[in-house]
Amino acid sequence: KKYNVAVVGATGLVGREMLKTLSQRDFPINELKVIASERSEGKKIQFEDRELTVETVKEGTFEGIDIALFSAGSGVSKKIAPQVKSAGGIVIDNSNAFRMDSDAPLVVPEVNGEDLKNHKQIIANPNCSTIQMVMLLKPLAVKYGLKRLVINTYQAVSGAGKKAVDELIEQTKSYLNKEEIKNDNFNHQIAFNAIPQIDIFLDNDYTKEEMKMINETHKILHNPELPVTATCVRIPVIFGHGESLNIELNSNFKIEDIKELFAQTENVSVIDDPAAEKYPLQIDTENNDDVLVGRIRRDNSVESGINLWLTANNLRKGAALNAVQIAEYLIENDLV
Ligand code: 11C
Repeated sequence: KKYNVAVVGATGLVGREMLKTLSQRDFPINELKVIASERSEGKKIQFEDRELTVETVKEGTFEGIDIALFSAGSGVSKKIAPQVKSAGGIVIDNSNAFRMDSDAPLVVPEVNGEDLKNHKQIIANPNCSTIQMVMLLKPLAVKYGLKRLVINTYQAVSGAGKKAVDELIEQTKSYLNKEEIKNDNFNHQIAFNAIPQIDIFLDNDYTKEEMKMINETHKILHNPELPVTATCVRIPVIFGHGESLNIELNSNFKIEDIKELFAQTENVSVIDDPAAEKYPLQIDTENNDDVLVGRIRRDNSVESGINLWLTANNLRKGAALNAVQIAEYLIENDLV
């Protein structure tokens, strides 16, 4: 069977990656609609041998659509996703709009795919930095139990969209040419700098990105009481988010067993050879869809703790690929 698919936000960084992923994974597509804002209306997008024309949302746009992948910001999702639902289709939404709704499953297929069984046509794709992290937390939770988690992130500018990528490149050129540095997307200079703020500050002085990581982790792991804290930092890298995790476990472990556990985990690769100075890098994620983990070592300051470092491609596993995997899970399990 083939499905009628729409990509909403098709001209953005994630939207384009969604189209690429659908093609690479031979997704069973019948009709494909590419939807964006008025600015892009009429533009042509090549998808395999089809030349698609970018449309805006109009009356009847979603009639007959089985699955709509959304990556156009939470405002658009809140406004448009209900239209897909009432036309009988399923929304897989990459924004923050529905993630904490009790009706919307928040899913990383390898971690909690079974949550899709109760979907009510609107499914949320988690935040990129959360997705890559829970891929490692799940096997630890199953085997040892989680006691506490401390997260520090080192996030790529592409998480903030194409304009943010352009800004890093422009600022880098300006810096090297000793010209004036302009910030539009970031509040501070990002070239040759690190900014300990991703998204806006909330009343508790955490940023929205930090609270997303905490709240989404609770929901995906079905463990709302897990003590989690986070500091999220933007660094001048284009693609790939890095994270340092300090994880306390509920039971004792051998560090070799943890490395083996990750080596056995689907879509995770261990790169961990201190003697050879090998560990995951952000640049390694450009052509690798796995979550890469290394620097796995005991935290000797607590009873049962580990430290590790992970990287993953924020636009692929962190966004487009995870969304397409959700769609594949729905098809494989007769949930469309
Ligand atoms: C960033 N993690 O790197 C953000 C981007 O809620 O899906 C993803 C925002 C989201 O800026």
